[in-house]
Amino acid sequence: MSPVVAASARPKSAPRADPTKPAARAKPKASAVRAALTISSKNYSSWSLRGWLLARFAEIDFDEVMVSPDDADARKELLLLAPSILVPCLTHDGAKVWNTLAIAQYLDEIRPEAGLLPKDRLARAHCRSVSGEMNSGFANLRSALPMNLKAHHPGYKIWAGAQPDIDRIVEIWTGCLASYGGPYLFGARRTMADAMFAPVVTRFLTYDVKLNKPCLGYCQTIMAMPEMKGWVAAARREPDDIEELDMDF
Ligand SMILES: N[C@@H](CCC(=O)N[C@@H](CS)C(=O)NCC(=O)O)C(=O)O
Repeated sequence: MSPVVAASARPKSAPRADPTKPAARAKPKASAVRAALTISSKNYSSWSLRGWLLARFAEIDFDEVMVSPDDADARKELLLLAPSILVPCLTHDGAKVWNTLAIAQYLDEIRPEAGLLPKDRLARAHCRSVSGEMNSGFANLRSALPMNLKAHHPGYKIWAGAQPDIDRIVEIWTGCLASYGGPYLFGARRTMADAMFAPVVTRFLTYDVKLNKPCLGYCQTIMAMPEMKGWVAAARREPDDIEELDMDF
């Protein structure tokens, strides 16, 4: 289909553009440009899961670039992409974005229609706040209950230090589900907050954390998402080659 050059976009003195010449073709929308998302283990890397879900929620076209934590060459390449040497890292249309919250904000900017942030200003502020809290907090929970999608530990003894983190997350989820009506944290649509907390859902299920009814329902909602099912299935197919977890997964 020939591109249409809007008359108003052409200064009066400029020669009329020839639509058959490549230079005159409309530049593809930034959101239509193919992106690449660098991630690591689908079984263990909770941050990779967050970044990947965000990209799927935003419905961008992207290639997955997998790096193994112990592959020196891959890590050198990652350093060129993400100075923090952490995953996830998104490259898209000349932009290089690392840190999960920054990726979420970037995706919201290029795909506002995906609703990664709620429309309502107050809900948006709330969504940003709880997403930020997850991005920068809950260190005890993260180290005591590492993500491991292949594992299940019924009756797991929770270390006391992780309990305040669990309590706070339960408070956030219960409050959001009551205020916005569920089934997602901010109502009927998935937002960046659901991607941020999805790995916590898997941890609660893996380590048999006792939850109230609304939070249990929320866990089921997240695990039932087709994207989540696809990720978990891929994680189960990964070889078991990580013996010791000494990183912040
Ligand atoms: N807050 C960072 C955390 C990222 C992070 O800790 N990523 C872990 C993987 S889950 C990582 O890259 N660890 C080092 C490695 O895999 O080599 C973010 O938001 O992206």
